[in-house]
Amino acid sequence: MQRFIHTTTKRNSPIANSTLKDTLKELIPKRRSELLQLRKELANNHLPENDITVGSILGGMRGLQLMYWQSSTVDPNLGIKFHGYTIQECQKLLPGPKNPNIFYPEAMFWLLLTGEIPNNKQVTGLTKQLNKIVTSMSTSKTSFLPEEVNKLMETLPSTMHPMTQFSIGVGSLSHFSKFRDNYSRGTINKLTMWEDTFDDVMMLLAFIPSLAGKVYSRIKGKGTNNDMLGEFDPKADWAKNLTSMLGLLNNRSSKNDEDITDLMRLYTGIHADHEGGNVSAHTTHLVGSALSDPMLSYSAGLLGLAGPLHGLAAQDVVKFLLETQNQVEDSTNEKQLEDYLWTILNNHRVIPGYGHAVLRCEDPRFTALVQFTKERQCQFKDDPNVNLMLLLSKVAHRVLTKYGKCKNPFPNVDNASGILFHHYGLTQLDFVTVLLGCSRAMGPLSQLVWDRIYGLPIERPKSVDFNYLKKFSTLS
Ligand code: CMX
Repeated sequence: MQRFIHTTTKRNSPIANSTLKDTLKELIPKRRSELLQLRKELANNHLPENDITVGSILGGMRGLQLMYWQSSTVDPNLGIKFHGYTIQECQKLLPGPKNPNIFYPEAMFWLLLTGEIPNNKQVTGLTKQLNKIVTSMSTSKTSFLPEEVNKLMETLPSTMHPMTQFSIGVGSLSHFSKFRDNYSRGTINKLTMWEDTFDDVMMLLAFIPSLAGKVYSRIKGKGTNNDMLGEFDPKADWAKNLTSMLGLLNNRSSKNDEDITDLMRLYTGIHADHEGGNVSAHTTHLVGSALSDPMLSYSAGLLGLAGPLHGLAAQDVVKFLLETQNQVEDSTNEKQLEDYLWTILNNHRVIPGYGHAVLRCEDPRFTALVQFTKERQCQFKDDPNVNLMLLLSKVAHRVLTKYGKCKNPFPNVDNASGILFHHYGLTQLDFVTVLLGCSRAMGPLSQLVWDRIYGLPIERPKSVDFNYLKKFSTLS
């Protein structure tokens, strides 16, 4: 068999004492252009061993049906379905408070895990179970967390990005993992390991509101070992406790408090899952496939969610909207907005909150949040930032369509959420992605339980190198 050697590996560096970075810099132009050439030449060529195209391998594995995920599917033109139910169907069918179109995220978790629509009693029972975990395990009197986790969180710099803090907090709950403990003792087997996984997942979900509250109080307090900004109520539902522990409730009976709690319920309910291939879900599944416990697996998933092309876009959108208010003289003037967007694109920056790797339509999660604002128009009509978000969703769509590069010039999931929470008093904008992390726990962790039920194997795809691909090209 002919052996192909990467051409540049044979040469000696002309600079005898060059540093590692300098050597790399020297190699880059040639390697980049070679890979680009391979990509152009072979994009549609199928590899003989597996029928996969070189375009897929070098293009982020787009569209390859390579993993099993049962709780949700994403149709490019319709968006997310949870076990076959659209967002609107979930809004009609899942139990919630009496307010229209709002359901409890606990109900979504039940649906994701079982494929069945739970009744009211089942959801109330689940909430009680989660709250009982918090009251029985939280040894810190102020934070409603285990003392070890509370102490660890207080050692982190309060200026550390909230997603890093949140991921560390989630990972640290591994200290209490039943799965990890029983696995190391050898007291679980392949048939029963799903149960300890399930118990760990429940524990993690239960502590998410307190952990998010802890991170928020730390970044708001800027370094002091301050107490939580709000309280945990053992009788309240999960999203209400999350809202409360962020200190966003002013007076528990007010209409404003009811609305922000409903936003939290809706937001965390509809962002809970987005099939398996997205970075955070896939990472959780991949790490879990090594039988890492659910806290370690989801902590890794959160680190993927923290990337600007994925969940961090939620924070970038709010910052972008506020920046636009500053940069544009009249943010209700479509022409001025268009000109501003072209400046961004001409500077090779992306417009955050638009585009998607799979979707080819307006994201129905964005649509549901816009619907939420329409149902409460009297509250939002005087908020210039919410109005800008709504106007931009039309103007940016037009501009990106004309730009022609972006395959999905529609608003995506991250477009509306941050600015709505900002409206209700969430002042620390770097925190917005943590809310997505609170919600997204439900889908990937449901899948992890089923991965263990089915005994799915460790993931181990095969990679190919440059010399292998070169065999099929005209490069010599
Ligand atoms: N603004 C400007 N350019 C954009 C764009 C946007 N919002 N979306 C895509 N493009 C560009 C891409 O950068 C790419 O340009 P190059 O060919 O120069 O590299 C081109 O259009 C084609 O990209 P694509 O195939 O349409 O999109 P991808 O599947 O590669 O990427 C995504 C998808 C989301 C990363 C991209 O649309 C993007 O960067 N959007 C802005 C960030 C964002 O909102 N991310 C949140 C996504 C939701 C999530 O998954 O969490």
